[in-house]
Amino acid sequence: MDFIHALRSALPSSTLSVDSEILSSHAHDTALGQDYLPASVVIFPSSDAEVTIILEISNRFSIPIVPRGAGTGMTGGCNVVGPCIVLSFVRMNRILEIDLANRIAVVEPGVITGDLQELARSHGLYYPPDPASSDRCTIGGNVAENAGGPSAFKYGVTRQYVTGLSGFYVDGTPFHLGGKLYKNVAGYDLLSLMVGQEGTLSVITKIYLRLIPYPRFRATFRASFSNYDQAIAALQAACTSSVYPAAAEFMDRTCVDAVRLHLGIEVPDGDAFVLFQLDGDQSECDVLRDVCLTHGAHDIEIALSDEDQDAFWKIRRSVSESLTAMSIAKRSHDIVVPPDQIGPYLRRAKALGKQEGVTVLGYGHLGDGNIHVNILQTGPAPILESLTEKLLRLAVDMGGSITGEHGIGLTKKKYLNLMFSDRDIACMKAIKEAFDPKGLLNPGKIF
Ligand code: 2HG
Ligand code: ZN
Repeated sequence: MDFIHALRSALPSSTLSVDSEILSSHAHDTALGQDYLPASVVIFPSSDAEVTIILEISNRFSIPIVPRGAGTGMTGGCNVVGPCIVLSFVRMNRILEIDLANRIAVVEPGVITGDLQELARSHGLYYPPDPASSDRCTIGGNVAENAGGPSAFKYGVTRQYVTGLSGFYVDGTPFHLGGKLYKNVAGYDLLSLMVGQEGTLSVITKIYLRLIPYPRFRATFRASFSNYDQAIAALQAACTSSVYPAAAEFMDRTCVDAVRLHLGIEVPDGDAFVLFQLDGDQSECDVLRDVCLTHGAHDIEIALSDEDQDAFWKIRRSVSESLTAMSIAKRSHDIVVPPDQIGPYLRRAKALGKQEGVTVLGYGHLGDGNIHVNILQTGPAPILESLTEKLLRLAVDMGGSITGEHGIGLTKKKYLNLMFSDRDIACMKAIKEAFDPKGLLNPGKIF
């Protein structure tokens, strides 16, 4: 193919791969049941100069680009849908600066989120966004998807931490938006638009991130309740007693049993578990414990050391892979409802699953109403796409959203109209057209 020949002539050979295993392993993310084609070529640039060359060749041959990080996404956001150049940022993985005076990190897109968190912590600073895959996902991918995680409840999602971005428009023109800035309200907010764009508007090569002081005290509570309505009431009571947990995560018996079977580790007894992470002080711990007890919690365990807290979190962070391992087929959708609707949503969602002979369960982010509603096939009845539609529609009907942190990608694009009017979608398409008139950036995603 001519464009591969042009890439070979313009770039060092170590930058480019057409190995069939690489082409297929770099053609998708972790979305289940989503088709993809092998990439035509995968490029691993290590500098802006190489990215510029790739964009020039993409334009010259009208060949699309699919930018990607570690591929831990969950909606097919970096899946290949036709001939294209896959642009993997894993080699652009330098933490360029931790600016202590301004409390800003400047990083390349391929930096692993957990590595930045660790380095920030060694300086007494904290980068809060913490997707379950933080030990392997990249900051670039987090920016593309506007990733969240448990700490989003108190601290917000990736967008709240991005103070600046540099990179290139699709025709190779460089852009620089924001910087080491805590306040910036000039013009339309292009910087925010670039976060959560799913690789469809521009190519990002440098990211400025706000860091905050690392909490002086941290404790993780594991409380079991008889149902989530009790847990939600406890959380509400804590917040009105001036104790605002950093995270409030929920999972049920099926989730913890799946982790026990998958990882072979011990898990607690009980039916409805909540992990509260508290970034505060010892006195807040006492308030939270009392509030949980008043609202029906039994078996409250409190971990204070990093090691004990990590053991609690390990179970929660392993739920997704463990449910995949225990089922014949699985679909997971990260819907959002107002937090007080979690209990009612789950009851109605489970009833819908029962009608179709599959298991529906939910776990995830109690504090912000972001439920990972899972459909599991454990018997002969298959998972029908129509059930996905019913579960997403139910969330929207209850005042919610079809995604809280995983994005639209391929898996949700046919449901965009559950949330947006034709006019809304026309505005979004006009934005895409303004940034990428030839449709070269991550084709087939979002719309
Ligand atoms: C989590 O919170 C992740 O564990 C993954 O966002 C959830 O598999 C999923 O849908
Ligand atoms: Zn999640």
